[in-house]
Amino acid sequence: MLLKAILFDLDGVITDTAAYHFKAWSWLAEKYQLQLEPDVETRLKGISRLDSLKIILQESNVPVGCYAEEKMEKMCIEKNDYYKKLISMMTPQDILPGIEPFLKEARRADIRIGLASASQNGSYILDKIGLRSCFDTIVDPSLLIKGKPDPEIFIKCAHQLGVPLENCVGIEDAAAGVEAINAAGILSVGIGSDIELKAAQIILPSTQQLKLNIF
Ligand code: B16
Ligand code: MG
Repeated sequence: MLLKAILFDLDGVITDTAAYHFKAWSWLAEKYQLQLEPDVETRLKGISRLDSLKIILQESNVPVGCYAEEKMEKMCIEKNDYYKKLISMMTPQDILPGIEPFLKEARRADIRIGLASASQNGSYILDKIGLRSCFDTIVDPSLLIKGKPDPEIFIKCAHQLGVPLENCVGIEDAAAGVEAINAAGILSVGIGSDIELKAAQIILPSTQQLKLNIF
């Protein structure tokens, strides 16, 4: 393929915010006396804030419709306020191994770089870890109609970069994200377990293996 753009997921690919997300959800669950088992953490990866809350409510056997939209929105704001305090401590040391050299290699090869993260804190996190200037574009997830596994976010990212889908690669750590990349018709790279990410066209055990010559 002729590679012209790389579309990155954030959490689990550029940096690991999953533990902070889960800590914040656990705090909220305790506050509202909801049940939150550790195995739910994986299911929240790549899933929007509101959809994550809906999964947690479902897991706690809260009947659908029991919580009004306004109440769920308030809970999402509370979770995010707590989460923002946790991520305010992030530094460039939180960049996952191999990401900085890979971004430099891509830049030298004149490849465009985009962020396709479900997180509304993406820009803030890139600033905190010192990578904001490496990105040519960031998709605003609040403007999307559907979240991952819908392909919208990756299609939008490629459009914002002005690169055809067939010249893009998408990198993800979550099953919902890999599904979204595949549905967009973009070459998918999964970072992590080959059982969880079996739908990915290329699977790498960690970000350390990211090199341009694998495409
Ligand atoms: P926020 P990604 C996702 O990031 C996280 O994996 C997911 O757990 C989180 O709920 C979602 O962002 C929304 O994040 O609450 O910061 O808007 O993997 O798409 O980079
Ligand atoms: Mg992710």
